[in-house]
Amino acid sequence: MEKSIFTRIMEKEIPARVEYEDDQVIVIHDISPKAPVHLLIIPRKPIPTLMDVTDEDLPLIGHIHQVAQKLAQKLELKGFRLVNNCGKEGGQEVFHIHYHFLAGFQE
Ligand code: DGP
Repeated sequence: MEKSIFTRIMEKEIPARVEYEDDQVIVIHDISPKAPVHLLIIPRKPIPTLMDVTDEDLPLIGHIHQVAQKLAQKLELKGFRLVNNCGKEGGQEVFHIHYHFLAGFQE
């Protein structure tokens, strides 16, 4: 399978502004932000879509939610949206699972 753009970012082939990383995920700033804060939480494991998540991936999905909490604390946010676009018909463009972390819509 061809490497996704996000794998290429993780392997430092393509530059990105990294907000956070650990052994399971990387968090980067979206190249085309749709909100004052628009981050992408991306697992290192290249699962194509939410529909491909298996039981063994469930701890990873939980970890993504913990990372969202950490980001909110770090950035001192009172609220945020966590969005997954699943499949072409769900608006997904990059087929390497990721969650949009959006915030800063209002004070
Ligand atoms: P989605 O439609 O859910 O697959 O969202 C893909 C997002 O990825 C979209 O908001 C733009 C972002 N994106 C695509 N290519 C790059 C890139 O090379 N760098 C960064 N930082 N973001 C990218």
